[in-house]
Amino acid sequence: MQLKRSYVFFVVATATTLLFSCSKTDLVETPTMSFSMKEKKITTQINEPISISTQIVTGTAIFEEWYIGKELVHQGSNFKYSFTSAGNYQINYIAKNKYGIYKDSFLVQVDAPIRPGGESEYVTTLFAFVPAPGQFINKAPGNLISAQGLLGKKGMVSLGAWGGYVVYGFDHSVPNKDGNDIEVMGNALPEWSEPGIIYVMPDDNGNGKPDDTWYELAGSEFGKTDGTYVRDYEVTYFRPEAANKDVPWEDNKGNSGVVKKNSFHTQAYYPEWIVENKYTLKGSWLKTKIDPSRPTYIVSLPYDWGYSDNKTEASGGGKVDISNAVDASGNKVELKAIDFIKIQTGVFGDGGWLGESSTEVAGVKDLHFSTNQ
Ligand SMILES: [Ca+2]
Ligand SMILES: [Ca+2]
Ligand SMILES: [Ca+2]
Repeated sequence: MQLKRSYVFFVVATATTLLFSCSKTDLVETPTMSFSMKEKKITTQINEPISISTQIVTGTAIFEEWYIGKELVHQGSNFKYSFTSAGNYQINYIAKNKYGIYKDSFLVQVDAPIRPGGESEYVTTLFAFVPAPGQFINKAPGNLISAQGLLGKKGMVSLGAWGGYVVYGFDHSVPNKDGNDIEVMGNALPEWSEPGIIYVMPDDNGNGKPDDTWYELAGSEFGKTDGTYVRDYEVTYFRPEAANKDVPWEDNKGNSGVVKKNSFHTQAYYPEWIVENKYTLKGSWLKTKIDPSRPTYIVSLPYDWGYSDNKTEASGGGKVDISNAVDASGNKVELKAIDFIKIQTGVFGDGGWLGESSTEVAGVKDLHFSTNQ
């Protein structure tokens, strides 16, 4: 009996001593840090360095690491870093020694550089013209000269069948103000629309080139799962054996077909300046609204809003709002301004004797231009 009581006392006493000595050591030796930067949310521009230094509150022999996301970018107390591309980042900080670890983080919003002013309300630079095959391709309005014809003014360029696109730049950043910001003009008639999907891009790395991230501007059909709208669609077009033949295609859903030749347009439909014998176009797809039930009067009715060459200009077609931008996952993004625009034929329609549906672009302008000056 006596022996047992001593043993219990010994165990309790030892545990208490251990517990006490542990917490005492922790308080003194575990790292605790303070930062020169008090804000946990930082807003900056590209190439504008941010500096954060640390001071030890408790602990010795501390080893410090700084991460952008999961990538180790600095070791030590004085962190200095410039972001080269706009976006949202997280700086993760770790201080550790043999007694423990201290963690903290900062959120950084890096804004794309904004170019104010400008000389033209219209786009001024052509970066790419990659039409799909079509009845107007390789001649006006479906050649390179047609695409260049929209620089600084109105013009007319045809983008061919589904996926054909053109990329332009403005000589200034187009701001995202209240309501619509950009007008993409087309040649739609009240009963003949050929909707194109519009994408925008801020110059995140400030190099003047559209090598950043495209954001689709969601239109009225965006996100519908009833078969009117499909994301991540791809079509490969194949150069036909002879220039006067239909152009074969295959999509990434197991379908195939041809862009049909018609008797009104006898030239080659596969873009002659594309040297490869096949090429693949990628983007979002809209169901065609061509109604071929009356061959003498085929109609292609418009979608509600948010597309080019869809409804007439008089009815407000082609005016779009940068606030409708969505990222590759379909999530809404907030853009303050954009520098580049891409217009892509969204429908894969066969209008019978009228030929394939192809989005036409007749002008691309900044709706805020006069008020920006
Ligand atoms: Ca807007
Ligand atoms: Ca760029
Ligand atoms: Ca058209």
